[in-house]
Amino acid sequence: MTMTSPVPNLSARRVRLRRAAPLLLAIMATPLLAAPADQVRTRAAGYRQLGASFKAVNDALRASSPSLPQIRAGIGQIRVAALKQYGWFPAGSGPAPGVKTAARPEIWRQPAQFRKLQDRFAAQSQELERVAKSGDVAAIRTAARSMGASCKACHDQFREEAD
Ligand code: ASC
Repeated sequence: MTMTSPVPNLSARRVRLRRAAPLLLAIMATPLLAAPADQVRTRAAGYRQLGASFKAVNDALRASSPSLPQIRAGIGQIRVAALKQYGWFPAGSGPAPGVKTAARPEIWRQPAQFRKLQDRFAAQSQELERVAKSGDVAAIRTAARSMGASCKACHDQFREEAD
């Protein structure tokens, strides 16, 4: 007669658990992986919209007789994006395996420097809105140019080069 273990199924259970471990880990990690992907999508969509709004403003400013309502509508959208962008870089939404993002890790390594550029953008969007109310197209052009320079300054430091 062979000796049976007092817990006969123990080793079989261990084997089953070991086999299931990768699946269990994958399931447990799903929120951790899915959440940043959503955050990256939100960020990318936000910047795409911002780029379109800024382009609309610049196109309108280049027209032979610039439409102030068009310019003001675009600037309003830029202003909204300038406030929303504070929420577009939550911790953990940076570059990671399987995540396609142009955001450089420096954003989270140098948060004070990044924040300074976010604040500059927000201040400029406010200035742009103020100047747009005045209706002085030349002044709006100047403010828009200065905003474009800030977009570029931040991209140079904190965004990956486009392919
Ligand atoms: C734009 C746009 C940007 C900035 C940047 C300014 O119109 O989409 O990202 O201006 O190119 O240099």
